[in-house]
Amino acid sequence: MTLVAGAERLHSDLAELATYSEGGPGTSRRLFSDAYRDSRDWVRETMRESGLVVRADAAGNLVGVLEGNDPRAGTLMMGSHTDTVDGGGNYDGVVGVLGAIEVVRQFREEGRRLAHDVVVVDFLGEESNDYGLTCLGSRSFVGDLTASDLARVDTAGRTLGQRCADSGLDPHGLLAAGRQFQRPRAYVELHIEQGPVLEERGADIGVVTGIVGIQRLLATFIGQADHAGTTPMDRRRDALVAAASAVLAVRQTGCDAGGQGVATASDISGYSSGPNVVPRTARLQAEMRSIEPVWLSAAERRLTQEIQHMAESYGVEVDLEWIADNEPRPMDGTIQRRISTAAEALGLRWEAIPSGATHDAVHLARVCPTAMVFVPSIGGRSHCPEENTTIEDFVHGVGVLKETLTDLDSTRA
Ligand code: HGY
Ligand code: MN
Ligand code: MN
Repeated sequence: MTLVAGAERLHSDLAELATYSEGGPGTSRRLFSDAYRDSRDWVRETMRESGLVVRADAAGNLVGVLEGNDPRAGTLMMGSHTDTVDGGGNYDGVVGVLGAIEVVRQFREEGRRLAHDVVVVDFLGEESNDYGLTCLGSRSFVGDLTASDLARVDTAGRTLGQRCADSGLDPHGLLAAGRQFQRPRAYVELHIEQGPVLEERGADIGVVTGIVGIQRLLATFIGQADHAGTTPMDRRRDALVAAASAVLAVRQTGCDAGGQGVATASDISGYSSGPNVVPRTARLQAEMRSIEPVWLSAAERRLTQEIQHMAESYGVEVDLEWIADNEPRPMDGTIQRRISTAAEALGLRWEAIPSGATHDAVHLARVCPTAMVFVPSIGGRSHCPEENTTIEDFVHGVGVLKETLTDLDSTRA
């Protein structure tokens, strides 16, 4: 396969998958949307055409297998996700699924049959959903999805389990999928960096050292409804003002982290029965991320105290619910070395880099040797219509993924 031919095929796959969107700016393929459901029919067919034997597992993950020639060798797994955030781009996750399919195509065109089975997975619903839970499919794949996850309720009062059932997924299957899990020898995920580091350093490839942990916060503020015209400013218990001060406290937590962590408030809503009524209740959603578990837990304690203290100063009660989305996880050192060797063999410049984004790999890393290959994001932009990566960089990533698998296949575990 020439580099150019591979590039053309990848380009047309990307363009085809990008046509599946719910409409509006950018690309939207959210977990329970028709666009996402229809796009997975295309992914399944594309996997099958590449020579993979494809099935949907009990969790709705698409699992494609290219049989190896030594049943004792085990499995080498690649994958990622093809759902997007609302108004997202065309590369996040997609590069890992289409890139893995391209590796399989090239193995077959070159008549190369590995000893290991090669498995490609399009994991269901990696992006955060209305229930604040990321990586639904990979969490289930490794047996980490719990009944309490499925019992989470959205703002319309529907549980995640109900939404899954309504969309044709079997909640029991989601809980049981982990029992089918067969530990692969290695899982390697190709992904866009989604940040500015590789581009700024002029690197072609990122060798991921670890993936951040995420703590998510849902804070509920209860104040007191009062007349907005007659109530003196110093006698108000304004829930929305308390929530707004918490937004700034979240930001300050990230700014004070000295690069050890980041903190983001993503949604604030207040309830007042009219413009002439002091808001009685408010809700704030936020998250913090760090590769350092110690920083993450200390920041959670500090921010909790600060928000409680501020709410008290406004005469407002606050309830804080923290949810651990995932723990920070290091990537496998041996496979990292294989990735950097593969990059050098292809004459590519690589950088070791932690991932500020979470990925399906963070769940696979709990159960098998896992590593990630990054390709640069233009302008460091992601989760927006401007998300972009050059086809050359995409082809480089596919080449490194392919060489890494070939290297893993040539040595026994
Ligand atoms: O949130 C993340 O980092 C990922 O894009 N789901
Ligand atoms: Mn992703
Ligand atoms: Mn994402």
